Amino acid sequence: MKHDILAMAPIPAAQMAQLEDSYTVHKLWKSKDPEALLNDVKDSITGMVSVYGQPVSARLIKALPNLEIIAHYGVGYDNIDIEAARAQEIIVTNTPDVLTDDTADIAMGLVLGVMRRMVEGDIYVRTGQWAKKGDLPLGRCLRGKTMGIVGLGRIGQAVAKRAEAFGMKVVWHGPRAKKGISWPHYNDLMNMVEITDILMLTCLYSPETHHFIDSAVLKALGHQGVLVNVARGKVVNEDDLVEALENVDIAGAGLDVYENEPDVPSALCRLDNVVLQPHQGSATHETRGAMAQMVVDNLRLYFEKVEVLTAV
Ligand code: 8YV
Repeated sequence: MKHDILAMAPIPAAQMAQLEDSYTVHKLWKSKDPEALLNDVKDSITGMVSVYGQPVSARLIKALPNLEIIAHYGVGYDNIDIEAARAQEIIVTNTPDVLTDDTADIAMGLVLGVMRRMVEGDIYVRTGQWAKKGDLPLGRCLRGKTMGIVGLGRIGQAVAKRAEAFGMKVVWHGPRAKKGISWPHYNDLMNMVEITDILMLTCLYSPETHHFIDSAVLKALGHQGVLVNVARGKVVNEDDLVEALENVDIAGAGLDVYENEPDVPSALCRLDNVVLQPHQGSATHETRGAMAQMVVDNLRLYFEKVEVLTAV
C-alpha cells in the first residue's frame, strides 16, 4: 500500500523523486485551492513533510485524523504545534547536525559583513563611489572582541569555534550551564551583554525567547555593539531593533531571520549599518540535499516500523 504524504512546500528534486517513488505525494503549495485539496485527502494522509514558514497548526493537525508522522525539513520546528501533535500521538522528526556548519558560516559571514563593511564596500565599488569619493570609511577588527552567544547548542558551539579562530573571546548565555563547555557561562543575559561586542543569537524560539532581545538589551549592548541573528526573527523585538539602529544605540546588525518572513521592514532596508540575508543559513545544495535525505529516511524508517533517526 502506498502511503499518502502531504508536502507543505518543495524539497530538492532528487529527494522529492524518492518520495514520489514510494508514496502518493500531495503538494499543497501547488494547489490553487489548498483548502479543497486538504478536504479531499484529509482522511488518507498518514505522513507530512513540513517546512519552516508553513504553520502546522492545531487546526491542521486535527483536520488530519490519520496523520502519524510529521517529517520536518529543518532543525527548528517552532512552526509546528507540538502539543497538538503529541495529543494525537504523531511522531515529529527534524534535521539536526547536517546544517550546523553552513549556519555557523553564515553567522560569521554576517559578523564580517557588518564589522568589515563588506556589503557597503561592494556597493561602493559597483556604484563608482570609490573613484569619486576615495576610500570607504574604516571598519572594525574582529580580533580581541568578545562574542556573547545566546543559546549554545550545536550551531552556537560551531559559531564559537569559528569566532575563536578569528581571535575573538567567547562567552555565552543559556538557561543552564553545560558540562564539558569551557566558554564562560552567564546565567544573566544582561550581565553578559554588558561585556559583549557582538551579540550572536543561535537559540531556539519558544515562548521564553519571544522578544528576548528588546530595547533594554540593545541599549546594554551599546554604541559599539553589533547584533547578529541566525536563530528566529521573533527572538528579537524588530521595532526595538529598528529604533536602536536608527538612533545608533548599537553600531550595526547582521540578520538572516525576521519576524514576518519574507517581509522585512523597509526601515531595515534603508539602513547602512545592517547586512541582510534572506534566511539562508542552511541554503547550500549540499546541506539542503542532506536535510531532505533525512526527511525521506525518517519517513521510510517510520513506515518500515523501524526507529526514526531524529525524533524530537
Ligand atoms: C529552514 C531553518 O528550515 O533548519 C531551520 O530551522 O531555519 C532553515 O534551515 C530552511 O530554510 C528550510 O525551509
